[in-house]
Amino acid sequence: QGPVLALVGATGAVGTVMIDIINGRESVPWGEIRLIASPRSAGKKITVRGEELTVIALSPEAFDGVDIAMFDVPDEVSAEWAPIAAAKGAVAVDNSGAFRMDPEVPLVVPEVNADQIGARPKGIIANPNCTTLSMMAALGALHREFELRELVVASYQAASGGGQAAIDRLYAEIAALAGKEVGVRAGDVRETLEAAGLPVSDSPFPAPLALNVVPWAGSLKDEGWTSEELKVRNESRKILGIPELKVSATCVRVPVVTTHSLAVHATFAREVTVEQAHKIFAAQPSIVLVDDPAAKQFPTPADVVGGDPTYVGRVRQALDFPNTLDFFVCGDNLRKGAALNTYEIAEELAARL
Ligand code: 2RA
Repeated sequence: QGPVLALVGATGAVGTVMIDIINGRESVPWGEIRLIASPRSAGKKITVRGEELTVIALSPEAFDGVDIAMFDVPDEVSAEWAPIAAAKGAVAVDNSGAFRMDPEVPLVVPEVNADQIGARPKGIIANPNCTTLSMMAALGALHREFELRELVVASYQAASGGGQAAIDRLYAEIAALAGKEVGVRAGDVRETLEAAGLPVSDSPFPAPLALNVVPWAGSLKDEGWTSEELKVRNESRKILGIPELKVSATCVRVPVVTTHSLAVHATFAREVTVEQAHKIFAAQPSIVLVDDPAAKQFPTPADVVGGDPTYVGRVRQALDFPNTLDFFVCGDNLRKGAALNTYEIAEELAARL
C-alpha cells in the first residue's frame, strides 16, 4: 500500500490543475488520494484516475493517516492548517506565501535544490511564487556551472496569477474593446471600459489590462517595491543558496491569460557563451530550448501555455557586461509555477518515505 496523499484546496483554480496533473501521470505512487476543501465544497464529486472521489471538509481529522498534504489555499488558510497537518504526522507541501521565507521551512524546486527536502523541522516544505519559479530551472542549471552573481529581471505576468476574478476581468475588457479603434489617445481605453460598465476602480488591476501593460503586480512594500518584486529577490536567494545575490526586479502584468514570462539578465563569476548555455539548457529535462533567431523561433506564452516545461530562448551574451547572459523564459504559472512544482515535491517525498 502506497502513501496517502491529501490535496487541500481541491476545488480551487490551482487544485483543479493539480488534479489534471495527477490524472495525466503515467503512474502514481499513492495508496489513497484524499480531496479536501472548505465546508462549502464538501460533498462535491471529482474523478481522479478513473475513481470518483468525494471532497471532504477541512478539519483536523481529515489529516488522519495522511503522509503528504499538498496545500493550494490562501496564505491565512495555510498558516493555520499546514501546522495542523504536520502535527498529525503529514508532511505539508504548501503553495502559499505563508512559510516561504521561514528559515525552518525549505523552499524547493526539485531540479535545483531537491537536497533540501530532508531538512524540514516544522514538517512543512514551501513551493515558491510562480514568478520566481518560472526562471529557476534555467538559473539553477547555469548557476551550477558558472556561479550566479547578479540578476536583473523584468517579468511579463499573466492575468491568471491574480486568480479567477483577474482572468474574468481580462476577458471582459477584451470583449468591451473588441472592434473599437482605441489605444490611440491617452485615456481612451479607460474611458471606453468605463462606458461599458467596467471602471478601473472595480478591477483587480490598477489600470486597464487589455491593450496595455501594467507595471504593477502584488502589493506595495517599502520604498516603492512591490511584493512580487521582493519575492523574486528573496526567494531566488533562498532557492539558489546565495544569500548575498544581487537582484533587481520589475514585475509587469500583461494581457495574457496564463503563462508568465521573464526577461533575465544574469551575471556569473565566469564567462559563459551562448553555445555553453544552449548545451546546459538542452541537457536539463525540464527545459525546452526554443532559440533560433534566424528562423524567428523563440518561446511565447500563447505557444507554450498548458505545458509542463520551462521554455527558454533569445539567449545572448551581453555586449557591454562581462560574464553576462540575457535570455527570455516562459512558464505556465498554474502548472510549473504552482501545481506541478508542488506535486513534484510530493513525488520526491514519496520516493523517500
Ligand atoms: C501573480 N505571482 O502572478 C502571483 C501569483 N502568485 O500575481
